[in-house]
Amino acid sequence: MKTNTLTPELLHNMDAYWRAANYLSVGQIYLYDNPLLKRPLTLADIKHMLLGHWGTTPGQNFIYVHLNRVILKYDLDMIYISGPGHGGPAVVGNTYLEGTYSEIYPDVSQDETGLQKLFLQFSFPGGIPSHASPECPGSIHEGGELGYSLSHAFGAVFDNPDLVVACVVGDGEAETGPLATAWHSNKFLNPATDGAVLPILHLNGYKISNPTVLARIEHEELEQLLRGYGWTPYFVEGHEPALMHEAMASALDTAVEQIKLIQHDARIRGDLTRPRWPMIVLVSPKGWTGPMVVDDHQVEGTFRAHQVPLHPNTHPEHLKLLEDWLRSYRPEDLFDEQGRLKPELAELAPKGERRMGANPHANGGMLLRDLRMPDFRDYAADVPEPGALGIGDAHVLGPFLRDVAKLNSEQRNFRVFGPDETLSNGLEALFEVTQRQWNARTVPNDEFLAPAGRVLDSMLSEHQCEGWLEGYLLTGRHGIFNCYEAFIHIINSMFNQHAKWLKVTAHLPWRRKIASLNYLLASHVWRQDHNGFTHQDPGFIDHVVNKKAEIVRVYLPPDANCLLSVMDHCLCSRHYVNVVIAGKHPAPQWLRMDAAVKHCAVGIGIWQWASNDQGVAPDVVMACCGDVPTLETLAAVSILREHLPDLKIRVVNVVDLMKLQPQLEHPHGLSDIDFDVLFTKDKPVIFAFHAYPWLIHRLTYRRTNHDNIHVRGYKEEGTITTPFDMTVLNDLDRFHLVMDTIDRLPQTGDKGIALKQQLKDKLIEHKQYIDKYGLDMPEIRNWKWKG
Ligand SMILES: Cc1ncc(C[n+]2csc(CCOP(=O)(O)OP(=O)(O)O)c2C)c(N)n1
Ligand SMILES: [Mg+2]
Repeated sequence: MKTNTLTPELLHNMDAYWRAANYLSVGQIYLYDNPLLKRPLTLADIKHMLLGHWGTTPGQNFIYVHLNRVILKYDLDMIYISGPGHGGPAVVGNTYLEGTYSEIYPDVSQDETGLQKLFLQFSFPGGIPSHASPECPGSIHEGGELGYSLSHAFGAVFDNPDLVVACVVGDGEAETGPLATAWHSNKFLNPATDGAVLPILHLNGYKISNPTVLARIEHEELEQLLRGYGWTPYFVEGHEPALMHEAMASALDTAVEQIKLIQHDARIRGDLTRPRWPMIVLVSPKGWTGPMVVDDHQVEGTFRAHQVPLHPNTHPEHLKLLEDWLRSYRPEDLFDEQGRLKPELAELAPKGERRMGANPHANGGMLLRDLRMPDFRDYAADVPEPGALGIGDAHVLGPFLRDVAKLNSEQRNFRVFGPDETLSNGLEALFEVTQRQWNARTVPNDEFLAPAGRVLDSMLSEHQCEGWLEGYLLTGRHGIFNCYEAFIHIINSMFNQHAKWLKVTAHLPWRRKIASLNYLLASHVWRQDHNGFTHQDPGFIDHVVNKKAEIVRVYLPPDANCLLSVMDHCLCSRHYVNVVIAGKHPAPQWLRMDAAVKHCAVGIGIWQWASNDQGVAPDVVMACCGDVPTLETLAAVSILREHLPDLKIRVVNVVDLMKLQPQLEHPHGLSDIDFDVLFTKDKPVIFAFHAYPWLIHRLTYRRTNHDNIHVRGYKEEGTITTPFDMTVLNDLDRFHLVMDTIDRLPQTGDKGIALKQQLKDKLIEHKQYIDKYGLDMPEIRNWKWKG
């Protein structure tokens, strides 16, 4: 390792800057008043509720001041991701020191009054959260739920060749599934066209009350592990500040120079061989520079430093320890009388947009450009008449997405993500114009792998796809995640966190809106013909609709033209999470493109061509939502119309699920009047639904006619069986739907009873047929809507 990277003066000033950041951190956790300690500390200066996390903070402050130095030295375009985002005081304090905080929040000024506000607002009612939350400039990652920092970092640098993301990974965080898998991201980075991620593993040895695994394996094992993941780790280890400053500065210079060399090799010499990117392992005490021993217990360098180490309100003797601790940073050397950071220290921060708190990449909406969109109508499925057989809705969408990728290949701001499923979800057309980005070895017979490509689907990790896509969106680009419906649950909590981020940022005027997070779930519950029960789970939308109505949208297009229209809308939308569920298997098509556009624009409507209640009140409303339920409903309607021609039947199709919620609860929700117009105030509604039936009840429980809504959907019955039998097992098939209708319409009388008996027999016939032949009866397979 080189020595003397830092001149004595620089070292001295950097140490002072670090002390200033540490002072601000402790001040944020504790101080109600007396921000510059101009008078002796009293209990009245201390907040009543002491909340926050000290342990990780001094290490992150140390990292931040060192990153500032390399940004200045190498003119880096760099942002900071705080994996252990509970170190909020570090990012808040540092963005305050560099000036960005006061530019965004002028009230928190760079003087004594501002300091007091900075301290007071932290973890205080009406103030700011204790994490690297959306309110904090420069943050794209709150780090509340641990695990996603490294995937976010990689998402941010794809197609951002000049960006370096410094990503602090907690050693506890490193034990999570998402983080453990994210080390492999380096096999997907193109050194010529993407930027670089500099992981800094913060090995402070502890989590909340336990040691970390990585801190308790042998040094050699850790080094081998990281090398095995393809990284070159540089260890910076110790606790003596002067030595640590020098070691960190030297390691960072080495890392940055290696990154530059790798990029030079790739960009100037055309060498795209997968590089071993550098990373740093910072081994430093948890709660570094904090109280050493409290109540006879060692604190610094142990798990006890994790949160708030001193409690003067309940332990008066801690007051003196707190004052000593704060004064140990020598605030009078750091801030002038007015509370301004001394100029020789302020100089250490980068200027303008080079400050990590002001970097536009961390406010991605500022960089967001609209996608160039092909006209989705040009990709329409041909629907000469309702019921014409289609090739599979996702297969129709493929060429549209292909051309979105093509049209935006120069802008380099659109990507498709998936866990090895782009082909199996029916989006093969993408590979006509682009490749799967992959920078590990290839062998003959691999397909579509290349160092650069718009598709990132070669890693079987839903966490990774979600994290990459989120990072990509948060830095101002666009994308879509295609996934099996059953396994999208793997990222439920990641979706939660992203939706929370969107909700909070939507109300921060300085944060610009970003592109929506789009899910395409094309391998859905009803068509898992060769996978069976494990692959049958439509519950993701139950989870999604818990989130703020202003953020979530759920679409179930009944056919390919509706899917095209919906996806066009989703790709142009901002700041939502859009969930789109549509199949990939050949299936009947219902609407010509012009009708599909109208239907999707409204989101719900009566299909007049399938109804016979024109001009009169219907006897029954047959509602459907989802491609398979739509098919079964129309088949049921045709049986009813043939056998009970006097019945007046209205068919309602739902594309936009949130139309069902009351207007007051979701911006898409129908007014009660409009809902009653469609679903009547008093007639039976037989509702065939794609997912678990109770979701429909949940959404409609306050509607006038709710008591008459009878929902069929997935009820956890499934196995490997025929497509139609899946619906039979869950009572969603046409025969059950007809029987349900007859049960609710006594006026069908003897004719109804006779039909019901006939259909019961049909169900037995069906079962015998599939057991014998292993496929659905010809009358099911060849059924066509006759109109
Ligand atoms: C997924 C997840 N599980 C559990 C927690 C609760 N938690 C908060 S901090 C923490 C320990 C973190 O340890 P580490 O990553 O080493 O951070 P540091 O030591 O820097 O504080 C835990 C378990 C969490 N925030 N996220
Ligand atoms: Mg730790």
